[in-house]
Amino acid sequence: MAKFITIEGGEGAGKSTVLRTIQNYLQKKKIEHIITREPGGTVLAEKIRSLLLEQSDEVLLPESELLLFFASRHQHIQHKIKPALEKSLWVVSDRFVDASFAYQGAGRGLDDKRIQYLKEWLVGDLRPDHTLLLDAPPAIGLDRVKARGNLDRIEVEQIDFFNRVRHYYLELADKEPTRFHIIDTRLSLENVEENVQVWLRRIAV
Ligand code: T5A
Repeated sequence: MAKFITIEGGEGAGKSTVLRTIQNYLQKKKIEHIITREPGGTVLAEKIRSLLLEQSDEVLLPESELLLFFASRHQHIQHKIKPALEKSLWVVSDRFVDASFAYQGAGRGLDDKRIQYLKEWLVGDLRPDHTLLLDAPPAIGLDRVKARGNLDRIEVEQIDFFNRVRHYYLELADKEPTRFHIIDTRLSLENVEENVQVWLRRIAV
């Protein structure tokens, strides 16, 4: 049966690297799938992504930010995720709705009830079967992102913001142990890759 898998974590947690490992594994096993991302995943959702990530002189207010993430997500779900799952393709998404609770809820301090309302309205009962949480202290991830080049609008936030995001993800993983699997990305890329392979062998039965 097709599975819906999401990858979550802080900045520079190593999602791109892990996504490549997952893609190689699924290709080797001849499991038909799509790899996608949030914000983004469709033409219009990618345009919303640019609005969300580019730096601007005008402050993007937390409420507007939240609504833009959900606008992008709604396009993504209706035009890409659901059609793929209906065709029995596995869907692997770089981030999904947990990120709104982590970043806009815990990070920005928006009321969880408002996020929950948008989730119930626009996401409905679509729920990832498995979520891989890539975890590392924010200072490590941010150093990696800085070494990579220019920072986006969210990456320039203060370390406290990212500590709240990380804490939220870890608490959520603790509450939903059957959905979440945590991988420590302080380890070398080779070790992270090995741990992802072990997890994949367990879920891809
Ligand atoms: N967001 C998203 C919200 O606020 N709300 C939402 O609802 C949603 C959906 C998305 C931003 O939007 C926010 C979260 C984000 O801030 P993005 O570009 O997708 O923007 O940002 P990230 O998700 O943070 O992705 P990044 O590209 O910044 O990080 P990755 O993909 O996690 O990291 P990656 O793989 O590119 O690695 C970064 C560097 O570190 C090295 C890599 O080689 C690379 O150079 N690296 C390691 N080096 C040593 N050891 C390891 N284990 C390493 N792992 C990676």
